[in-house]
Amino acid sequence: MSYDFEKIEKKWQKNWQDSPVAQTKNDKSGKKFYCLDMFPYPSGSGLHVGHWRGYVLSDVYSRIKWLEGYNILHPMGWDAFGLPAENDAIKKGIHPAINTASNIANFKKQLKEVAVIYDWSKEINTTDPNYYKWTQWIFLKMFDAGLAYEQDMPINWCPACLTGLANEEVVNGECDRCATPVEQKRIRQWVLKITDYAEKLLKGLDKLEWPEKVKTMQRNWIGKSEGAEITFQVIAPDGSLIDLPVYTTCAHTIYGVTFLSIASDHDLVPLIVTSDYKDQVIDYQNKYASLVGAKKLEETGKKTGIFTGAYALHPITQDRLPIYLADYVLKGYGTGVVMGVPAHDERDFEFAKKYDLPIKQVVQPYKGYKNTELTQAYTEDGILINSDAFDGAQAFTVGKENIIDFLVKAKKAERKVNYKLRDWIFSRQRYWGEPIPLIHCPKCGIVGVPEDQLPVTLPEVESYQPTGTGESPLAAIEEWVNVPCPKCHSRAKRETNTMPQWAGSSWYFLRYPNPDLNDKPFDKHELKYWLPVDLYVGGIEHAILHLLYARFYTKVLYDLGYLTFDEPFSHLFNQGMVTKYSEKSKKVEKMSKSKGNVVNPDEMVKEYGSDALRMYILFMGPPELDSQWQDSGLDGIKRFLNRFWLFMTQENRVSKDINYQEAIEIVKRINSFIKDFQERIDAFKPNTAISSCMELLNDLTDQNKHKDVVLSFSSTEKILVLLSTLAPHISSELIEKLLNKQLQDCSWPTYDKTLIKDESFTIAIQVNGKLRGTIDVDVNAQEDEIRSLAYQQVFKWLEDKMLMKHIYVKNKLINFIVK
Ligand code: ANZ
Ligand code: ZN
Repeated sequence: MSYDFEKIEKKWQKNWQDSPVAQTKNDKSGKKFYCLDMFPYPSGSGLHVGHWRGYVLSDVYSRIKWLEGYNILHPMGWDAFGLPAENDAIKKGIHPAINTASNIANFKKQLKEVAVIYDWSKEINTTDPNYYKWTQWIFLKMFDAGLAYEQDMPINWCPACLTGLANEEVVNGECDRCATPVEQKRIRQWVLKITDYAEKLLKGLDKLEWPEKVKTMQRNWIGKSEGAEITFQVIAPDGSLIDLPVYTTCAHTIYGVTFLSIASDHDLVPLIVTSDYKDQVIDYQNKYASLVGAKKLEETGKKTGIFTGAYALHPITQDRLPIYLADYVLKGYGTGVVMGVPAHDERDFEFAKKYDLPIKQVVQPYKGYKNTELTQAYTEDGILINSDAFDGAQAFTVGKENIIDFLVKAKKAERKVNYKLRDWIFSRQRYWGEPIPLIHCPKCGIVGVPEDQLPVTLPEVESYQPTGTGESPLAAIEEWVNVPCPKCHSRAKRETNTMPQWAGSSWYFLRYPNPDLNDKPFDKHELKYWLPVDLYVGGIEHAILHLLYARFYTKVLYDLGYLTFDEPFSHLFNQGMVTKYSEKSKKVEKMSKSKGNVVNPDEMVKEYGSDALRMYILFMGPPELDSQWQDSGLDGIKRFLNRFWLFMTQENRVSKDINYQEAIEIVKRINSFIKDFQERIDAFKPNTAISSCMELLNDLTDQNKHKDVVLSFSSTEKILVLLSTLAPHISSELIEKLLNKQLQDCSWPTYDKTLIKDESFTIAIQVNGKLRGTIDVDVNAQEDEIRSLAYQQVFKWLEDKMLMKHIYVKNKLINFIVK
């Protein structure tokens, strides 16, 4: 009788809904495991199989820990503020809250089918006033600590959406949502001083068990740079001397400076420009300032500039150096002035060629030319030349140090550390977000809303439309805006900006242990038990901002004494994307609605079952890599589950005799299965753990190897418990049917080391015929599995290449052919 997945999966989903398993226990004496999924934005289009990939993966690990006896916190919630709901409201006239609620209901229904052991009593929703009350509370703590300030800032402004955009919402100079070129607009903003935490955010990375790639992305984003600020003097038009500090990481090139370049909007420009050049400089500034979006980027790429008529004096040689306005110099970084060293900096080289400025070589390559004409900038290390007393020193080390020391002693320089990280613009001129809980009083200035008056709830509005003046739609609701000052009771006004969507997700992991607390955001003692999160699973798209913001919040709350830990996520795992061939573009692409290649999990569950989809998603490939969806793969898994069912339910497959013991070969085979399965899961390779299940079934059904296998109770339980982490429905059914037990009454199997004999061999891994590594595999290992293990081992040689094919010589080698 074939496996009726539809009936059986329905039965178990109902069971689990009526009496959930793996709920979080209040007793905090035992070991804990906090497993967190990056909570979704409940979009109107529902879940797609890409969501499944992360959720199934984290569920496998939660289930294992649960079966091992850990107290599990595996919650789910909704990151539900944000633009799409608001845009829908504008389009359809539906209140965003209504829209959001129906999307959440749909997501929840879909999630039931994934059969994840979520504890729904822990559910949170960032748009719930009982939640955002505390999002506002945290903001006030930051405000009180001096970490939030107000500033007129030029922001990215979309003239079509009539709103400010975060940097990440600007793609190639265009609005991410409507592709209109983005403009700069000066607007009053709330800004968080995340730069105060640059060093802590950098240092903290060292102790985290995160993918190296993500740590590198965070480090680059923070962008620590150690150098020197060197002061040049400018002869002003009136003959006086003005200090012009430059920031450089390459002080060793000081003798190679042939010009200075300054940001066109730098405050010192009007003071140094000479009268002869004033008009053309102003023209240039205007032209450059009026360029927006993509056009500006295009122009910046061209390295344009203009002479100011002014000269600076070289701090050592006293040479006269022309000063140029240059568009590749950014006002907001370093001092906004760069010392131009065309011989050793690519941008300066291009600029010097264009404006016919001298090129003076001061670093000589270890092997090679001296004083020959450079055809491009030489940016590597070497020996200093043309540098007076410093000649002969190694440029990047001794040369640099000695030159900085010399300049510091002469009071012409200071050592300086710079960060690329900017303060975080924290306000949005939008409706569907947390109101910033501040009040502007004409007498007292800016006053925080007192804690007992939180939350500042979002009022109903008639028009969600942004005003286009740079103010949020909330500004138009007089009865909401006008309030007495909490301090002096005079007539005051509420702040009308709202928080960015990141706000709610920057601390949600602190709320899950006690989502219903009324008198505080979280309980310090509860958090001491539950945090940090033991496993955080989510997409690489959050590698920078979300993780940085969450770490920032945690560090601030730690410094303010509210937390006992300063890093929220000890172990992070980024699942790869699900890709699929797109008929539209004729390419394999990331699944997305716009590409028309989305696979709807509901349909797959109908056709193949939830267990099959769960297993296929895991089987697609190593979980950290992008993997291509193929319907045929799902067929294969469905056939496996069917065969497994038929095998297990065969008459007399499981002995009725509780004292029954299988033949030693069978005992050994099952023992080695447990070992393989667990080792592969521990190594985060569930795809290969599935292979071990398939190998086991092949062996047990192979009449040449084992005649009509009869399994003991205990072996049956071991096999089914392992499989339950991948395919919980079929396993639960078989446990009940064959063993008359429930999954939650089973325990996690262990294997007997004495029964394992080493039956592995080593195979060579080649890339285009070159030996790149070796790998030890089990004698039973299948080609598929060897390929995927080997692939990971030599990933760095394959990463940017196109894999053409692979050649496998059994027991010997695997060779990846790439282009
Ligand atoms: C002289 C020099 C010589 C430089 C050389 C580089 C190579 P990071 O590592 O990113 O901090 N720079 C400084 N301020 C800048 C600004 N506001 N806009 C654009 N570029 C700026 O880079 C520091 C280097 O970037 C500095 O070192 C400076 O150029 C440039 F062979 O100074 B350098
Ligand atoms: Zn007041």
